[in-house]
Amino acid sequence: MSNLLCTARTYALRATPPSLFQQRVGFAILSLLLLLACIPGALAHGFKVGDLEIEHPWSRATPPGAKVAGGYFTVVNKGSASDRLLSISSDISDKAELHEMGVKDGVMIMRPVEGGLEIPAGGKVALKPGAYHLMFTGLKRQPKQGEKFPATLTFEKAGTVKVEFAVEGMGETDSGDMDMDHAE
Ligand SMILES: [Cu+2]
Repeated sequence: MSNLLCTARTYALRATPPSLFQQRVGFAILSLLLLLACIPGALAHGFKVGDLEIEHPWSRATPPGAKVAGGYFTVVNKGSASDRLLSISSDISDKAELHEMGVKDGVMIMRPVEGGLEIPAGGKVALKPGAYHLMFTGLKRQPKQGEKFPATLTFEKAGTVKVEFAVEGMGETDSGDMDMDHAE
């Protein structure tokens, strides 16, 4: 009887820790799988320079004959000093300008950002349709959906970084897209 109890107790002592352990291992594996499921997208299309991370630069396919295309991405500043996005260049267009949206006489307009775009320390700035954005002007060719085209961003402190803009569909929008013409 005491032998039996002892065996049962031993069994219980043995059985409990492994099952807890197994649960933990299972949870760890699950977490890892979830993590891996999320990471590839971020790793596949993000760029770093100094303390700055440039996330998912993207543009939009343009109709034949279009002279401008938008450019969008998010800059995250992990440093303790602010930086400034000064200029952008790409082979796809003669120029690339930083634009901001504003209201003039009750009408939404866009205007060039003067003196570069500040990226606050520990903060981030999103360039997106309807807000700050890049404008590739004087397109040399039409960006095509599915391709990536290279561009170079220059920051005041972090320096220059080569990135690639992923071209998404013509109808691709983001919240707040104004679909504005860029008459110049
Ligand atoms: Cu613009």
